[in-house]
Amino acid sequence: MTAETPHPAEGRRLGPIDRADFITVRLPFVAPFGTSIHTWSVKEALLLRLESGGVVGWGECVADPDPFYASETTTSAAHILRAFLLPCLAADQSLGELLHRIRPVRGNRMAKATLENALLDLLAKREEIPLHALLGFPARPIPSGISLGIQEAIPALLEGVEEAVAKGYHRVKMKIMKGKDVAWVAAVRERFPNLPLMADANGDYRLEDAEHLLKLDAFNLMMIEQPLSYTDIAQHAHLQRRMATPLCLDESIHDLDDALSAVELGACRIINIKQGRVGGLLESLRIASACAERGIHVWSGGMDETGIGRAFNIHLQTAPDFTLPGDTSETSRYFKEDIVAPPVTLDARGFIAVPPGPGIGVTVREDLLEKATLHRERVI
Ligand code: OSB
Ligand code: MG
Repeated sequence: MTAETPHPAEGRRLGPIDRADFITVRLPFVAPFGTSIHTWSVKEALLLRLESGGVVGWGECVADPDPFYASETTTSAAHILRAFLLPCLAADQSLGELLHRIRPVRGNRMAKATLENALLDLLAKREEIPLHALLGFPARPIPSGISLGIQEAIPALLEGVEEAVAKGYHRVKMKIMKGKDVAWVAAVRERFPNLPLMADANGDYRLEDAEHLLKLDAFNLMMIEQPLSYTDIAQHAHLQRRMATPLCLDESIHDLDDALSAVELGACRIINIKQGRVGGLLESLRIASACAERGIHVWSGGMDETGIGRAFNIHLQTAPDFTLPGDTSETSRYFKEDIVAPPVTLDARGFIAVPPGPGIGVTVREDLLEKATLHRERVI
């Protein structure tokens, strides 16, 4: 797939959307998740439920209620969907035409991804095929990865890494921040000399910290994710020129053009594609393909999604251009009780099976959804 050629799914007719609902859910995390910016202890997500001819498609917005990871929030996404995106839906329209009609809406890619995801799930279910087949890829075992939040002290981090290794995760990401970086990475590396290991700073450093960050070159990390500001690309290019460790961009990449800029400037050698952050699965495939052509590895990040968003990330990773393990972990790591069945689990070799049913392949459990629901609003 190239940036110019439309994806075959874009040719599918949408048909009438009989009903659309926003459902805001709240699921407590089994443990708080800390990053350099913020610590989250519950997952609050905006879900979009579309109904057409008795078929239901689901989308999960990756925005949080707060703007601490990204500027979009559940409230801003609901507003953009309600006022600008959903009104573009028309029965006599292909998916491609709809995506073209919403192009004048700038930014707000989390809101856009929510609608795109729900429509793709709906289309696949209508055709009774799995989402990965609609995307054009056979199922394959998906490698697993885990993102360990900032801990109070090093022993707790080592414990977390040990558990992850025992479980069979294919790579471990540890969050770092100022004051919890070099010594923490050193401790993990000393205990696990051969572990595929990476660090994510969520933008905690500035280019003035380059000397300090260079110390991380000693630990054979797969990559350092988003060391500098969430708004920056150019300074990452300066840092990458000085560092041996590959840099990976997360927050700085909102779409294909950002990815192309970053690659052209040499700002990173790897990109974390969160499909919910870049406007959806089709934009993710365009980014992945453009990166593959340029020798840049990509992987699928996560936003601590419920089972709905997690399923989209799993289907996306059937695309062969996703060459590195992502942040896709077992459901039980996040939630005691999710809203879908079956939960994500690792097999004996640490892989995740793509759920085989139609669409996203997981079933929203009405009883669990009800329990988790904070708010419902019918929008169509
Ligand atoms: O930076 O990748 C990140 C979660 C919330 C916000 C930002 C990030 C993350 C993660 C967790 O790293 C990924 C996951 O387990 O879903
Ligand atoms: Mg990140």
